Amino acid sequence: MKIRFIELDINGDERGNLIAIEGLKDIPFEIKRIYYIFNLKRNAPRGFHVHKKLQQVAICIKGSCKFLLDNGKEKVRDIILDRPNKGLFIDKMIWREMYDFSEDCILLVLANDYYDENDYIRDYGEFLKTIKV
Ligand code: T46
Repeated sequence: MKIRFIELDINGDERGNLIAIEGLKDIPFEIKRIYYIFNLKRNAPRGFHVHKKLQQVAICIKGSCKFLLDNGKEKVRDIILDRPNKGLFIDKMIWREMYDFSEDCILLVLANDYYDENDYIRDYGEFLKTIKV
């Protein structure tokens, strides 16, 4: 399974750094929602679902964490996000797990649609059944 990283440009000068993210330019969709996950525990993994339609880009803007991505046929473990200019594209129908959060981790996620609990499949067996249909 191909893992798609998105390298973001850093605008840096003697004052510090700035990263801008523009929908359909820096990432492959229009951004409809942004959320961030923080105050995390290393031993409290998250995710464990797929989205039927939603596409997202995850960026660890502070600290680090790891992702597992799984298309139902192949799993890629220990994908490290550890810098604010490295995005991970997560397509629809990809099972994701996040773990090994550093204490200072802030995970920013850009999404191409609004929050909709009906878009989630949170059961791994149901995910496998869905992709086999
Ligand atoms: C994903 C991974 C990377 C909302 O009310 N609005 C929102 O936009 C989101 C994302 C969540 N919520 C509520 C739903 C739950 O009651 O926040 C609570 C925690 O959500 P969840 O358990 O789904 O969080 P994670 O970290 O397991 O998953 C999240 C996203 O939900 C998911 O889309 O791909 O981050």
